[in-house]
Amino acid sequence: MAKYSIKNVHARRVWDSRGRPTVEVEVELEGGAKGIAIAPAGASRGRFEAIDLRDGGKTFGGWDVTNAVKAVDVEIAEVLKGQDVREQERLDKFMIELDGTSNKQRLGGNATVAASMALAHAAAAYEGVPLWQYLRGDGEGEVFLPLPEIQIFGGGAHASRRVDVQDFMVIATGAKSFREALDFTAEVYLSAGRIMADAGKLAGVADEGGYWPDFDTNEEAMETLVRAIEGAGFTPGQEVSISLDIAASEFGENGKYTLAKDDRTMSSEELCAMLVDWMERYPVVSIEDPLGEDDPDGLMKFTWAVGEKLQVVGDDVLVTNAERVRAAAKDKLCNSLLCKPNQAGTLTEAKAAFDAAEKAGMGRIVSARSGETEDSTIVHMAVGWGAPQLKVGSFTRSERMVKWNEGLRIADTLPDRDGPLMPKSAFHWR
Ligand code: 2PG
Ligand code: MG
Repeated sequence: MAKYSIKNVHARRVWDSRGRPTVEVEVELEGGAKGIAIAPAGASRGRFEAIDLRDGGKTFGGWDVTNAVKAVDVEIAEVLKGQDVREQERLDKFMIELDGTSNKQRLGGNATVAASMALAHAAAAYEGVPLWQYLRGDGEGEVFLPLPEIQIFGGGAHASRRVDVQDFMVIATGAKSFREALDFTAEVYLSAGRIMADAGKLAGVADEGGYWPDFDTNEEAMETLVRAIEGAGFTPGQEVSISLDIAASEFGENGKYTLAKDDRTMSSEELCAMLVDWMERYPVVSIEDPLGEDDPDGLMKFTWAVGEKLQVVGDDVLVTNAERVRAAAKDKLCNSLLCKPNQAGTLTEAKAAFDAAEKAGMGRIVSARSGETEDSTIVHMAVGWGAPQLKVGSFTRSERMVKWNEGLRIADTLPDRDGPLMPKSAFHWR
């Protein structure tokens, strides 16, 4: 047996950052190399993303994954054993065909994505190179680190809807390197904490490590974010700008949006108008899922209106699906892709969506989920694939910091050890 042949594929149940079960897969090769990866889990999920297979019933609130673990140990292991681990696309295709559904509901996207990422780790270990380098292949030119997009306040489905908007984030638009972007963000995070504590607005920590705010309105979060940036000694819109994930599917249906915090129900047009107003009054450079996934007309109108100067990111609406990305590019539905491997269910499918976005001239943000672990595969994907940006939640808690710190480690191996960022032209804001 060749050293790169897959000897064993084994899954086990481990736990994520919400204390819920998830799937870890270990791939072992004949030559002894190993790869391990863990499936993340979303809370605000797109309707068309790959399904996490959960057991249901009473145990652990129905979140248990014994069937997904079994799917890896029995069915997936059987098709992968004896294969050449370097043939990622072929092996992912085996799993896609074995599942046989359009959304991985039989084997579970949690089973397939963990297996798919573990295969890549094992192949990189066999080649004796870091995963990012293996994923990059023979890519020429400079290696870039992704510009971080980091949550300061968490809301929506990640904070019992303390505020309706899900992610109030910052992007260090004036940073010259990955290291500097993290430095800027650390100062803003600290500054926000001081302001929140002084005002008695601190109510805990949201799912992705951001402050769980006790604000009276959504706009109070915007005001506080600006003050936090200023309090850290930066000029809002220069060194540090604001980015939002509205996650509008969570509070909207059929073009009607209910902002509980503001005690207001709005039409698609009114929500757009509110966001445009925020853009005019605050230094917002990026808005994700501004309208619901069932409101493509609203989204299209929004992007037509502001897409030349704003990064409009499709998450729920694109679900890391190449076909949907191509259709969105054609209709100018949004101008950037949020790329989450577990929405697709395999690395190959996630890469296809990423490539489709790149080909269409769209922005690309590789993203973690709200339920995370110590797995830092996505950082290697972002560097290896050449993603301009990375989103992994806030700047606290180890399931988040493991990713930022992994970026610093990768940067430290490059000629420019601060981690060079892509040129400004790679970003879809003006
Ligand atoms: C999102 C993600 C991360 P979730 O909506 O972009 O913030 O959340 O993993 O819950 O879908
Ligand atoms: Mg989102």
